[in-house]
Amino acid sequence: TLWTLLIGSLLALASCQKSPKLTESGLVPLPQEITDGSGTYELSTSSGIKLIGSSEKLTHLGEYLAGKLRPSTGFELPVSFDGGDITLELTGSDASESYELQVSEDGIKISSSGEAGLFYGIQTLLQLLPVEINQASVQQVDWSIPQGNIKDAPAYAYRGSMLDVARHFISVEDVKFYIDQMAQLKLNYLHLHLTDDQGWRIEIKSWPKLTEIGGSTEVGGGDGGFYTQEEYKEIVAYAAERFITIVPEVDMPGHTNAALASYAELNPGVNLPNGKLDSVNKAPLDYTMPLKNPQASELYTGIEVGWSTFAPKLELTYAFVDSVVREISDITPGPYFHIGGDESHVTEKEDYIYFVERVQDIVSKYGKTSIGWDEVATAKLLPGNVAQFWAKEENAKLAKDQGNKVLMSPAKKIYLDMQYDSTTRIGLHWAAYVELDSAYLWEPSEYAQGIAKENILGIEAPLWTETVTNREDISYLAFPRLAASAEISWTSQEKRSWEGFSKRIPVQGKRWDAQGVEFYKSPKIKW
Ligand code: TNX
Repeated sequence: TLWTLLIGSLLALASCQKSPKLTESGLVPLPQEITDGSGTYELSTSSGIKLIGSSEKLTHLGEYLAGKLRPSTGFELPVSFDGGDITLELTGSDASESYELQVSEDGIKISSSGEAGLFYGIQTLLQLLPVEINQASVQQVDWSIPQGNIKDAPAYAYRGSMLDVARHFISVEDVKFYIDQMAQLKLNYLHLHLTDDQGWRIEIKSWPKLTEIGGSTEVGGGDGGFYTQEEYKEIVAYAAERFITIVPEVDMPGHTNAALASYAELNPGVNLPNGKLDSVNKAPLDYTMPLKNPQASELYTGIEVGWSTFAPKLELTYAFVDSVVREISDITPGPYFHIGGDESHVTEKEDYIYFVERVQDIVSKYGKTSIGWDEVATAKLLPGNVAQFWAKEENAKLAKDQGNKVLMSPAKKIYLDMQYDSTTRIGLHWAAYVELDSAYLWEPSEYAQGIAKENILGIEAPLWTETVTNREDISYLAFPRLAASAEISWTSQEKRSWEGFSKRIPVQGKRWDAQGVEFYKSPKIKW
């Protein structure tokens, strides 16, 4: 009858409006291309993970996915090469980070020519499922996903974050927690700021007092701490399983008080035999000059910057740097070694340049590519070396003019230690107050005069820890801003909008809630 027809079509309309679309999923970062299908796929007790391709890591990827799905679904989810409705297909053996994800009625297929691409496809799949998938115990939920297709690839090759483990030491467990969060946002480089005035955080076997003395305190006078080389390797391996490369930083020649407190003989500023003073006090350049009666500096627990320096004229300085770079490079599989180079306000300019150039040579001798804070571009950079822009556009320009790439970390946009507003309980504000919309609304290739997309290696969001002491503090400052930064580095400019992000980030907020991540509930968002 007419009535049943009418009611029937009304019901159809209602259910149609209710059925969610793939394009409306809360994916962060937003994929490059999403196409809606109709209907849904549902994960069930009979679901399994099927692997196609040949690579040792494929089984790991399958198990990684199963490990994420089992706790909250309670399903068995066997991983095999024989069958299953969730297919992971590796079509090549390259380093590709792009992937395709298809959701049809009877299955899901993720394919990529690279293991990294499959990993990112898995992250997308995890975000497509109901947010309860992030819970640690079994949930009664329909595990359904709207049908459709996703084609995805990152805008930038280097998508990073930095943890300053020097100002306040960050435990291995907390670093792993951060790595897990980064992986969900498809970030691929974690820069560890391992040394600063307040602490030396990595064991160097040939200079053991660095950690014995230099690692023994932190900002505010706490106990500090350090990673043994075994622990560092554990972090490197944990990150690598999540396709994240560790970039170790030894900040020098400034920001070196922890080393100078550990070894008296590295100190400048002592009397020489002829009664003159060394480099800091403007003696003539003599790069072999030994220092007499050197004295170790005091350990430091304050937060001033720019007052310490290695002795660039002293040959021992380079023997020291050589050992440090050699030992760390030996346990770092990634291509980069970060040499710091920022805020060396008490190093003579010519000494600074001499120092940076010699240290670059040492890094290159151990097979690594140097990254340095933007000031290093005042020296002659080796080909391929990278300048990390944080403050001075003219330095970024100097790097570009030398044919070197720039890593974008503009403090006013991406420094995770900046307060959200004047009421934020921790953080600094020397660069700006950075609310979530400000952190989102910028484009790396348009930010610094003369620095275009082809000059940019990528984006990195640093978390300095003068005011950060525990996981709660890390989470409060990093999230949700790290998600904004991740989207800027992954999603092409034309696909991004604040409006879109502000609709998707509340879903990410629910994922953080489910994982116990205490993020900042920005008033700019309807959570
Ligand atoms: C500047 S950014 C620094 C750090 C501080 C940070 C605090 C940079 C290369 N140097 O030493 O921790 O500001 O926001």
